[in-house]
Amino acid sequence: MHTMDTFTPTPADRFTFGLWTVGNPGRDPFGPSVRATQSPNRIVAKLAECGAYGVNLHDEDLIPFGASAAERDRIVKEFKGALKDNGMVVPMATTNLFSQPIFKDGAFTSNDPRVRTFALQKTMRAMDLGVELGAKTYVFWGGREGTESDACRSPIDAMKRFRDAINFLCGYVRDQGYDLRFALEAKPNEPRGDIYLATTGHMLHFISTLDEPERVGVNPEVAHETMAGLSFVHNIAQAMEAGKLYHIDLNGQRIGRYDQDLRFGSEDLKQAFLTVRLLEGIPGNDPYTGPLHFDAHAYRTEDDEGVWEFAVGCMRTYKILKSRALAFEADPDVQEIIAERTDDALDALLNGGYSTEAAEAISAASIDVDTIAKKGLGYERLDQLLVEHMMGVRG
Ligand code: DIG
Ligand code: MN
Ligand code: MN
Repeated sequence: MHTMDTFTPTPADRFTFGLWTVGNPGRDPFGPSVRATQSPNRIVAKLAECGAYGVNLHDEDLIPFGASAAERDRIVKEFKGALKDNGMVVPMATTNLFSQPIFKDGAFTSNDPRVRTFALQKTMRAMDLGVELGAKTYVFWGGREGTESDACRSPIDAMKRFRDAINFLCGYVRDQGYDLRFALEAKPNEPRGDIYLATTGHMLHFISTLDEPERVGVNPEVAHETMAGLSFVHNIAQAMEAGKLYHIDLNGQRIGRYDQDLRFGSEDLKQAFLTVRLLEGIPGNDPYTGPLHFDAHAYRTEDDEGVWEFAVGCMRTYKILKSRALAFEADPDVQEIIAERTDDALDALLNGGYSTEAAEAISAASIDVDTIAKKGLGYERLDQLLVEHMMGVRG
């Protein structure tokens, strides 16, 4: 494991992992597990040893499906002990509405009212568990909410059913007095041929149609927005600007592949750099202050030791990129290129909102179009500076 240095993770960094991430046994559609199944309590201890802040879970990551109430209570009691002994917290919880065969055609959007009822029942119980463990954020990832053959139902009915479910569960949380915010996680496909509400942008509009929109935000994942061919940085920027980035799933992904859930920063390092720069508020925006969750897993090639190298790698890369982004922003050569251009008269007009006077003044403004059009922006030099900071040859 790594020697202690500036980039050694500490609980103050707010790094979290799902039980299912470092607990991933390496199974894939083409081969069985390559690693032993780990107990949740061991995962808590090992993550604490690595410097993590907390651990997240689906209901079934901790409580086996169909466990008795007594078994559930025993497991929860032991897990709470492991959390206490290791100084770990549970910031986020979620429901597994995608593994059990009953959900093979969706959970909240299923055509069968019995399935939709069971999905609500399972989610309420999982919320009770998450709140009992101290979770303040509840994630919804609709892995099976989609189709292969769209003849099976109207996508409009699916949208209405999903909204009814989220509205109902907001009601349950109000009824119980739970201090819980919801974070909706988008994904364009896999395991379904198409998944409804495919990107964070779709989710942000969907939230505006809910009965209690203020309780609901988003949980964007690097891999999922990248699978959709979109800019993760732009998508979280819209969520941050809307005050809706309630949680985040960090990992690595190459476009045009299945959901790889790779170690953070292991693929598109430049996007990872820009993601950290934005989350940390380095360009001057309000920073994201929630947990930094890695929804990722080690390569199938790895043994147990490799899993913890993976976990430390996610956290170290985040901290190294933060230091590189701070150096980049402080670089006078960078500042010279990105320094905001101001024009007092025009800024007053542009920032003052609409008025007839403003419309007349803007219409009358003299703009030297040809001179502006000819001037280069210096972004080649700027991007080279970014690359050199990332490679550690500047600052
Ligand atoms: C997949 O990216 C999903 C599930 O792992 C979980 O429901 C959610 C929480 O991070 N992400
Ligand atoms: Mn994923
Ligand atoms: Mn995720």
